[in-house]
Amino acid sequence: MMNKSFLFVLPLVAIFAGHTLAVPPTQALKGDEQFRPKLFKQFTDLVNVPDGMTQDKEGNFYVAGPNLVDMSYPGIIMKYGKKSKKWEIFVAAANHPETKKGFPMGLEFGDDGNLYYADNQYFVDKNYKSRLMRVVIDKQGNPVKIETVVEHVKLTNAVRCRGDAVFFTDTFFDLKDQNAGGIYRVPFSAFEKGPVKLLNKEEAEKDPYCIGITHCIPHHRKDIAATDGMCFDKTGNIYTGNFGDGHFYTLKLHPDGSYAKPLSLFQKPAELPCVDGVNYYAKKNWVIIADSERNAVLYWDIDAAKLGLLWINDDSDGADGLLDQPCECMVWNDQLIISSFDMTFPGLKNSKNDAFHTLSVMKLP
Ligand SMILES: [Ca+2]
Ligand SMILES: [Ca+2]
Ligand SMILES: [Ca+2]
Repeated sequence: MMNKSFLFVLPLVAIFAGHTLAVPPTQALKGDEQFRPKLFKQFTDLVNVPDGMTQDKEGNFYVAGPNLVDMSYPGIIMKYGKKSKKWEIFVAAANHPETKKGFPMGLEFGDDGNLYYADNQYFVDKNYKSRLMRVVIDKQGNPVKIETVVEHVKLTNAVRCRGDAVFFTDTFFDLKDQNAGGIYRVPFSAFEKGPVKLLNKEEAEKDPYCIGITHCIPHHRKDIAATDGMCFDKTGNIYTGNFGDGHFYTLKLHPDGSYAKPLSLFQKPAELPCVDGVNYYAKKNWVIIADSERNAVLYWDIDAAKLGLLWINDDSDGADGLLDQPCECMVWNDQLIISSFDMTFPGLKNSKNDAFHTLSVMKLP
């Protein structure tokens, strides 16, 4: 009897020991209570998947709703007035002529005054249907029309603007055994003759608009998604990371305006298993990182070259403001706004798509 139970216990211990090596020791991690996120906004099904966020010069902020869970709702961009404190529909996303749907994700205003956003068609069609779109904005700040500016993308994800160019990530190249994704930079001037068409991914290294390629090494989640969030620091260096393995990179800006290839900053899946949206916090010179897998918000301290944790919570529906697959974060009004994607993928803490579609707000140090 003793022998039998010993034999029974031993494999469990062995499995557990192996398990703790591969899986982040989240039980040991605790967020600082002063950063406990609170509910900022709960949407109706009109925004059933909130994702990318940005702000205009007046400090009004915008949230993209790709609405991938309940596609009977169109893709939408919502606006929140900094002074009015009121929500309104800013614009409905343009539908793709073939899929008849629009899925806005990352978005940002350019110095040209227009709003650029990712149209992620990958979840309905993996064959280069995704695009980068531009909402032309009038002098009063209202949307006039939506144009396609870049086509032939796989999964347009993060969008950032700097100077005379728009930057975006493409999360899947779908090349055999590579698990690659990339960062693209397209100057506004390239759109004068109509939309820019990217090269096929087999030729991405020759694509004049592709400035960097990253590769995902799948871990316990077996997720092969590569380049996801991206942001700039105050000097123009780019920070990005892979969704599938949490590998975090920088692309250094050269004096001539070009970028060095991605340089690895942090690659320890046990401490950072997933990089979704990232946002720059100028006050501390940090890059704040949304970790979709663990319902966590971390930061990369650029000066100290160190990773830190602000908050982490267990599976939650988000109704009380706790994180429910945090996908994007944005410093706004000296606080952090976090959107929760809440669309289950294998291996994430988030166990179900629930009825609470939420933004959270967190204090910042
Ligand atoms: Ca993302
Ligand atoms: Ca939820
Ligand atoms: Ca959920």
